[in-house]
Amino acid sequence: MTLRHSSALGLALPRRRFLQAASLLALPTIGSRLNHAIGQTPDLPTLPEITLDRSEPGLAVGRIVAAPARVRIDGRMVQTIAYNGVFPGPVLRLREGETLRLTFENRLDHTSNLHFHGLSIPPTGRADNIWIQVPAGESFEYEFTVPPGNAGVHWYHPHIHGATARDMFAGLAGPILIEGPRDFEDDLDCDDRLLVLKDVTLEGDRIQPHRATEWSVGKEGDWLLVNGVKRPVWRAQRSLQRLRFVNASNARYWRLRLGNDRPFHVIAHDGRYLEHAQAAQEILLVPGGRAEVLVELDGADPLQLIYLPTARRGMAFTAPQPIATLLPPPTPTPIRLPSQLVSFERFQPELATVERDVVLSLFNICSQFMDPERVDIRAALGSREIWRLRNVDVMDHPFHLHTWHYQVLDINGKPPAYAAQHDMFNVREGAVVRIGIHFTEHVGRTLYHCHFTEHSDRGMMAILQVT
Ligand SMILES: [Cu+2]
Repeated sequence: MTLRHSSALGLALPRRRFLQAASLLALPTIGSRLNHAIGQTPDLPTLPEITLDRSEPGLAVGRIVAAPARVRIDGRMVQTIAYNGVFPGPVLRLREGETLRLTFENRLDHTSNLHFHGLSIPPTGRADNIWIQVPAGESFEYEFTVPPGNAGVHWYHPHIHGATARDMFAGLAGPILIEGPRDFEDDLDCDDRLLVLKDVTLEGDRIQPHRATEWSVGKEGDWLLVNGVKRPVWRAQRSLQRLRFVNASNARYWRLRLGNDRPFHVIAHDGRYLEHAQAAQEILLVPGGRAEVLVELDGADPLQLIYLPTARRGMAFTAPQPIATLLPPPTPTPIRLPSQLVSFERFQPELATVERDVVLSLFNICSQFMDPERVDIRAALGSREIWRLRNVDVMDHPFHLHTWHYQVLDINGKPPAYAAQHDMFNVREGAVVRIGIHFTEHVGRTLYHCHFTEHSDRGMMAILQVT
């Protein structure tokens, strides 16, 4: 069942207001200046995929190699480390119900591993087990089955305590795309683009290493890259665009809006569909966060995707700027927005058996630095818990829980605008965010942490054991 977009929205704003907003942001206005700019910008690259052998039904077999590599970043050759020699990392595309057997080959000069961020798979064995450490020169075979309900956008990166920030900033991160039986493609008649957001700073032909001052605020790069290039442009084939974002940055918040005051229609957060599409003027992707949106190109003008700064610790370091441009299709196609997406079990606070504080402060959680020998929270399989995420710091911290998605119950006492499932959520400075977690399915030791990788590396991480 679908809604005509015109009746669902009615949000188009007068052109005058767009031009005012555009001039405030010092953006190129539509017309000749933009056409000129387009002439100098690259096409949006489609990211390569990890080759998977599917000769045995239900099984996908592949290989991923972490190694020093010379990669192309926005047209420049850069010496860094990369997965399968590409930047950002290649797409791991799987189907729900499929078993992945992935050989991870570590050709780095130090220990590494893989974290499958967002997948609801065991934190043990050969699955999303971040306790596995693969020494330099050795290999490890990961293997897990993708359960139903995981269709969406996730990502992978190393998870070695103390070394994640360095390796991720250098380029070790890539997207995971899970296909499901109902991805809405047939209903939507849209173009589908995967957009990996990653910032970087170069020093000569190298990626700049961390500086001492960058551990407290987190390292942000000077170049805002979409699929590895600055300000790409793409020509749509259909009027409806499905954009799937992954924030693979260490510490940059990507707050996005569209030019011309056009709305996004948010259909998923963190690899989980919403119940209904939600119109939004802005979306915020914290480090590690994902979102899927629908965008309408129902005019003749190009549409810009605009980065907005986020004030953290009272400062915003980067000016508003366009980061990509969508050109309308040669021939318009019908735009239909879905009225209903999925239904999911709402967290019922009255069924929670435990409510506890998780206090966030710089480099620690509940005043404790990460200790791999200590279990910080023990929970029972099948139980429901409420965690009060209390940020007592003077800066925001993006909160990540491995293995389970959670639902936000309230933010400083106020319920969120709509129900959603998250594995990342921004806890603003001084804020209290209550989340509900239902510990279904998996047992074992797993992690919760700040996803500024600089913070988690320095100790802002803790261990959850579910038995
Ligand atoms: Cu933090």
